[in-house]
Amino acid sequence: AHIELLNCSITSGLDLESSANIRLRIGDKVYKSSGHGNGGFDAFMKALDHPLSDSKLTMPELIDYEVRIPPGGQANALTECVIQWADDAKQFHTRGVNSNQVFAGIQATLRMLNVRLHQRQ
Ligand code: ILE
Repeated sequence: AHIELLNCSITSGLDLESSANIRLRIGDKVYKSSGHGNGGFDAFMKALDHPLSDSKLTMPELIDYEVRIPPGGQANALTECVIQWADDAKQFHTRGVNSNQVFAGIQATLRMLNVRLHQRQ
């Protein structure tokens, strides 16, 4: 099975909760879901809750989250996000690249979920 984000809209405002509205395919099932959080990434993670539990997928613990751009980059640089995860005794990291820093984090999360899905079979 494979996980694919078909659509994702994130809205944020100063002193407002962020929200995420997603359409997600896991294997051959398509989910529509939404979530709220204190930032766009948090809202996205909340939106994953139902699709993941329905698919019997668990989320590892998020240990660290780093966002950076290449040296000499400017405001329009590509962002790289590296997320450190922990599951039982095991630690690992995944990375995501996107021009939008929240989507770089989302990309890294999807990569981690695909690794777990592929390990499951
Ligand atoms: N809470 C923030 C957000 O949702 C960060 C997530 C800390 C890693 O964007």
